Amino acid sequence: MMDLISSHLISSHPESEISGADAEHQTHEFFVDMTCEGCSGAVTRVLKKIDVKFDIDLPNKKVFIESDKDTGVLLETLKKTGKTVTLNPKMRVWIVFLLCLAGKALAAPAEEEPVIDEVEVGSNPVQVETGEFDEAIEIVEDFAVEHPCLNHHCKKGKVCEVDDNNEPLCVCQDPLTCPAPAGEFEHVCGTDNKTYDSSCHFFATKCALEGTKKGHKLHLDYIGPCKLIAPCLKNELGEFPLRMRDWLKNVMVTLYERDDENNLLNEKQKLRVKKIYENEKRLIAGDHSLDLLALDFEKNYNMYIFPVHWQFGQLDQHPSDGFLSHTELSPLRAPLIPMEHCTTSFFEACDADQDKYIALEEWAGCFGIKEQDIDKDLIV
Ligand SMILES: [Ca+2]
Ligand SMILES: [Ca+2]
Repeated sequence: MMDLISSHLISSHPESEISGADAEHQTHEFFVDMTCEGCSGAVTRVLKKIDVKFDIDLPNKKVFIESDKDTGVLLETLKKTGKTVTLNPKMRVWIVFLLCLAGKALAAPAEEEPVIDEVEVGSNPVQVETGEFDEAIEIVEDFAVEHPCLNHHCKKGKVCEVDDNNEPLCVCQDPLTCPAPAGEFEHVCGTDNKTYDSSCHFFATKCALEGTKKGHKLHLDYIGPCKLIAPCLKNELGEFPLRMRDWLKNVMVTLYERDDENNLLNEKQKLRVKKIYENEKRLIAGDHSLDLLALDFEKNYNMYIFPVHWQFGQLDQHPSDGFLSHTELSPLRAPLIPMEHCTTSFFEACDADQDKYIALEEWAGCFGIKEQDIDKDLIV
C-alpha cells in the first residue's frame, strides 16, 4: 500500500521540485518511514553503494543526502529499502492517515454495533498505528488458551486481570509497565500540555484519573512532544480548509486508483469518484497556491462535495450518530496539529453551536459546502 501511495505522490509532484541535477552537491531531504534501527541500517546500506554523503535522523524519519545526483535517482535508491520514501512529508502523512482511516472503517463489522469493543483492528500495521491515537479502540490481550482474559477486551489504558473468582477484569494499566519509547517520535502531547513518553503512558495516566473532572477533560492532543504551537491568525485560518479540502479530494482519487485490490470504496462511491478522476479539469495532487485552490473550488465545486461527506463518515464511527466527538476527531487531529498550527482553531470554529460535537451541517459548512448540498445519503 505504501509504495503505491508514495509513487502516486511522486509522479504528481511538480517536475521543478524533483529535479536537482543542476545544483552541485545539493542537500536533498527525504522522508523515509524508518521505525527501527534495522530500517536505518537498510538505508545506510543502499546509500553506501552509491557513494554519497548522508545523515540519518531516525526519530524524525528523515534522511539528508549531500550529492549532485538527481533527486529522482536518490529517491529510487532509497526505495530499494522497501520503505515508504517521499519528498513531501506533509502530503504523505495526510494521505496515509486518511487512507488508514478508510481501512479501519472497513475493518469494522458491517452491521451497526453499539459496543465499541467489537471494533476489529485489522492486520494492516498502519491501521494498528492509527488505533494508537484513537481512544475508543479497544485492545485484545494475548493470553494462553483458556485463560479467562483470552478474548476479554480492555479499553486503551487498561489491562485484563483475573479477580478472586477467576473472572476477567479490566484494570488501569500501571504506566511503568508500558514499553519504553523507541524515540522522541513516540512521545505524545496531552491537552494538559504535558509530554507523555508514549500513547500507552498517556492512556494509562488518563485511566488513573477516570471519574475525575481532570480525567474527563484530558485528551491526547497530538503526536510528538509538546511544543509551542504558533497562534493561528485569522487569515491563516481561512487558508486551512482550502488545503484540507484539496487533500480530501486527492485521497479519494488515490483510493479509486488502487481500489482494484482493496475494495475500499463501494460501487456507488466508486462511481462518484470516477467522475472526479476522469474530469479533465481536475487539479492534480501537489502543492498549489492558495489562489489556485480557491479558484478551483469555485469552478469545480461539485468535485468537493462527496469527499467532504466521505471523510465525515470515516470519522463518525464511535458511535455513528451524525456527530463527531473529540475522540472521533482524534485520529485526524493528532498527526496534523504539529504540522498545521491552525488545526485546533479550525475544529473549534467548526463547532458553531459550541456543544463540543461537530454535526454534519457544521462540518460541511466549515469546508464551504452549501447548505442545500449537504446530503446524509452521501455517507455510506
Ligand atoms: Ca459520532
Ligand atoms: Ca456542534
